[in-house]
Amino acid sequence: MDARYKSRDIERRSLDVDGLKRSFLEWLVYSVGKDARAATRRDWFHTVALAVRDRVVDRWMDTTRSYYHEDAKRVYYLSLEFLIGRLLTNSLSNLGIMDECRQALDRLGLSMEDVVDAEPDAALGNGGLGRLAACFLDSMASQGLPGYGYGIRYEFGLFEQRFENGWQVEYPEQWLQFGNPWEFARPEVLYPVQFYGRVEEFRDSVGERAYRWVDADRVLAMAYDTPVVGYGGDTINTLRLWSARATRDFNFGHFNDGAYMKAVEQKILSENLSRVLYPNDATETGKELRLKQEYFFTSASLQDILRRYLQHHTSFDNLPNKAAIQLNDTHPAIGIAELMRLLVDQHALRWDNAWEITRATFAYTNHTLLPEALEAWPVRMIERVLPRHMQIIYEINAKFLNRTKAKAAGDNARLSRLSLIDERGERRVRMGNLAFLGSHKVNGVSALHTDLMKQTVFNDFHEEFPDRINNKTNGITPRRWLKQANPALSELITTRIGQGWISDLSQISALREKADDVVFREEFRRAKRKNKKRLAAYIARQTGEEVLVDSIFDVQVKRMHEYKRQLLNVLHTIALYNEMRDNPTVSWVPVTKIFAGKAAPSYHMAKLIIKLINDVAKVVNHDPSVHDNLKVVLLPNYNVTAAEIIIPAADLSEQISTAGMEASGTGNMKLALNGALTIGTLDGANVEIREHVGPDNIFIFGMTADEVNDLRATGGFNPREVIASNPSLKRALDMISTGAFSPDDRNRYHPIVQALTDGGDHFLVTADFADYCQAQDAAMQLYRDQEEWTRKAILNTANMGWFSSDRTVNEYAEEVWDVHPVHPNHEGEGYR
Ligand code: GL4
Repeated sequence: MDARYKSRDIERRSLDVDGLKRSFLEWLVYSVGKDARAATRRDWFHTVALAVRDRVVDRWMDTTRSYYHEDAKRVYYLSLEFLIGRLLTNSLSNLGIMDECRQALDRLGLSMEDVVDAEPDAALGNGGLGRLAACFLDSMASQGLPGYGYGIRYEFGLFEQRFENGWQVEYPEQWLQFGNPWEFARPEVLYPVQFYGRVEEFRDSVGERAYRWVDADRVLAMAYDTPVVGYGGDTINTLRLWSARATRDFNFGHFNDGAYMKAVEQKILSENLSRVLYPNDATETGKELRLKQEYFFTSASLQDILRRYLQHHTSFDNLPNKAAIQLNDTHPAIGIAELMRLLVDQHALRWDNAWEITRATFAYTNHTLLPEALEAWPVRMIERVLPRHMQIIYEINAKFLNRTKAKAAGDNARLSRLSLIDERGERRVRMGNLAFLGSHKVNGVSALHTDLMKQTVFNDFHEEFPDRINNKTNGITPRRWLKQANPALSELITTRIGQGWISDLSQISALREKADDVVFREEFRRAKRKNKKRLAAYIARQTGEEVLVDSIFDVQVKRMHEYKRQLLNVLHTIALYNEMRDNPTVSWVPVTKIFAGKAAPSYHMAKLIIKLINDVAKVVNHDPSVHDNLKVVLLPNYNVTAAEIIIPAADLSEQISTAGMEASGTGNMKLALNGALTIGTLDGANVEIREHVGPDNIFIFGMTADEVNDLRATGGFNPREVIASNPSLKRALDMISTGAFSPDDRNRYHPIVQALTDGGDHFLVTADFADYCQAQDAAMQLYRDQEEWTRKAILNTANMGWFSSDRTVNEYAEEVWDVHPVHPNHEGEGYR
């Protein structure tokens, strides 16, 4: 039989239970090399993943081939982070063979959960920014959009967090240790990436001044491809991650002068480029290795994009019609200078032509306004590491400032703000300005954030280019964050409104009317309770703490950061603890405070807050006088997998950042979609969540972004006065500062108390405290009325349809990328 049809038949046959089972046994024996008796859970995971991968490959090639034949415009999502998490459940669910797989495993005497749990969590990202990229991959594939992810195949993902004596300790996350069954190594897809060296000027064939980058060090970028399975399995896109390889010289050179060991050392050093993810979220470290990582993956990706484009084209004029490149924050912004270099130096385009093409191809998403996150590389570093790029950046800047000067008539302050070079102190390249200037569209990630971009960081640029900034409010994929993470609720929803919501989340609005249906409310509660039991068991396993399933699960899960104000939540916890102790006869609504999140390893304040939460937990959880009415848990090693267990079980969602500081948030969306009520400030996407779920179904408190801005502009406030006027706040702070939670080291929390008092309380924790406590009280009172609470919870789920990342990605596709769905041809015209 013709091999190409054979492969297709195997695919068809084995989507059923028998076929899956047969193919599991075959993979186990012939590829994993074990027999069923000796196989470990990990062996079974690899077996199942490889068998599932088989069911993806034909369709993957169909998809890629269709894009090629149609010469479709592709979108390239360049991101230093892809926080994809586990892929087994995701693939099975999107392929629609979850039940078949479960049954096949059942027949082999295996539990699906055990197999699923053996998969490491791919943590190639820090938090929201990286998870957004992963949600976008799922949405692009599920919408049939020709989208590619490009990033780095870090050998070590985000560190594993453990608590030792209550302190965060970081361990390496070795997700690749036992191999990765999802990826395909592409040793033939290899691009050179250069560093250091110098620039030589010469005359080109027509006598024009030209430049070449010489004497540089070389590293190779090798591709690893992971299929991205769209919902329904029709479209399978590609996530291409680059790994650093030393050039052949290191492998085969002769080292007669005894430099052998040195050469091997060099090889190891150059391969360090893709070794580890920088563990900072929303802070920039300014390390040379980080700059090199950014350039490494950007350069390889651009070379790959141009190679693909040149398969069909001979001139570059059509590049913007065939490729949209989205910069996920400024991390790949050096790509603007790199594309200019490739077009001008390597393909001999005229500068102005190249610039027009570059700008029409790139678009940039800003993800934070925090000053400490705005990348600004020292000019001296770029000059050394990427000498040709520094020249190109100067040239872009000179041309731009010259044009602007004519209009700006002597407004030097404005010109220096618009400049790509920050001249204050050590000269630095402002990557945000470069990204803005080199893109045809620039967007923020929530309505408020986009407004603030226009008013603050990009104010001058916005005046200069008023049509460039646009908003694209973030979203989340309903496949992972409702269908897979919350089977109990998903099944309930599907029985009532069908399964259309999975690929069109706006349909979930059909649940609105069910909020008044007492039977549905009962079932909704039952689903939540099931998830809470699952989480309670997880908490017990992870922390040893027993929590009440009937208590309010009050959840704050996200990176540890002062602006996210875990401290505000801790202060409320302590105040509540005191109230409960003072009034033991009152019938309290039991509360379980659930925290999880990692701190950047060098962020001392965030790590101290972790220790404080653990210290408070120790005191509260062992105080019999609160009768189990209050428990505090801080779950270790928050990651995508943990989120999938925690989020469906939440009653209350803490989104309490200082207004104006959280660009969007996406955990807020996941929690509300899963029927948690939000307690939050009018920050980021909370503003839009309130509009969608309705102001009666959310607990909003605290200062607005405008109020925060005014307060800071007028010289701040005196936290001491606020504290003095609020006895419960004062008492909570006094306990912290006198060592009630740290009897072994009474001064331990001095830096925290200091920051909240004489330090001026930059994040306005004390300023928002009273209002926050009121909102908490309102939530607790509401929880007593389970019918009313459930009604609001249902309305949250029902009204979150707009926050699907399908909607977000479609907006990008229409308004920024101009890309359109392609329907892959699966009829098969052959594989050779
Ligand atoms: C972030 C924002 O902090 C977060 O609000 C937003 O939801 C996310 C995705 O747009 O991007 N920016 C950085 S930096 N890290 C984030 O998580």
